[in-house]
Amino acid sequence: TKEELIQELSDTVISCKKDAVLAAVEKAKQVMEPSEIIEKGLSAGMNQVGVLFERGKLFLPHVMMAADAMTAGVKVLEADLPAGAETKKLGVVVNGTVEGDVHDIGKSIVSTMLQSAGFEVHDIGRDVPIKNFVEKAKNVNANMIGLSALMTTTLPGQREVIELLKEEGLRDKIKVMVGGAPATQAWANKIGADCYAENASEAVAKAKEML
Ligand code: HCB
Repeated sequence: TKEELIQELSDTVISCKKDAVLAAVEKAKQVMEPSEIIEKGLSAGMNQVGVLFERGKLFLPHVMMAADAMTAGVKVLEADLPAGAETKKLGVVVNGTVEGDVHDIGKSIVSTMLQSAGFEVHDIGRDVPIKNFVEKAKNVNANMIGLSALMTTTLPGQREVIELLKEEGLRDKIKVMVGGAPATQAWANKIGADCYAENASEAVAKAKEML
């Protein structure tokens, strides 16, 4: 059943066996959409890895292997997502993970999903200096900047990008979306972001609403 497939996707990420993840993805592809496989299956497994890591039940090498396995699964699915270039451009987005933060799995999924939904996406990577977000947005004439932060210590970087946009007189022209585990709607309100997205589907829906 679909529930069993979702469970299998999640379990194989937790056990960090890349081959098993790929096999589970192949099976799931027959009955599920790529976005559903990523969000309900693979991401759920990765979140569970996070919980086990927090409780001291798993160690960092395991987390790294699980992340590798998950990334391999997402790569396979990317090929199946509709090519964004064929659709009408909905807007131009600069997306990246803020300075000091190397977590990029979720950010990359958001980039892929936005692209396949019809946005022109400039993914500028991880551990990105604050000023680079604003510079890139100027260069490509972006309508939106997406900011990922996975740690409480790097979360303030999202506010810094917004402050820099204000300083440069660009805040009215460029929307800002924030996301990542420690980000919340309350945080988005506090720093004056235009929106908070809990996952990649929500990121697509909210970007469509805003742009
Ligand atoms: Co990492 N790590 N980690 N880690 N890591 C976290 C984030 C902790 C919460 C785990 C913990 O201790 N509880 C923690 C941060 C604690 C804090 O807040 N202070 C932590 C730590 C401490 C660290 C290191 C410092 C560990 C160390 O070295 N001692 C180190 C960081 C180094 C650095 O950045 N300077 C580190 C390293 C790693 C890796 C390399 C092993 C690996 C990352 C691999 C990679 O990204 N290439 C890793 C991982 C995998 C995690 C956890 C387990 C999972 C993150 C993940 O990929 N989730 C994470 C635990 C957790 O998040 N609770 C843990 C799956 C994705 C799909 O979800 O939330 O990233 P997501 O993205 C979603 C969603 O948030 C939203 O959509 C995405 C798709 O649905 N979204 C956006 C995300 N960005 C968006 C942007 C938008 O505009 C819109 C929506």
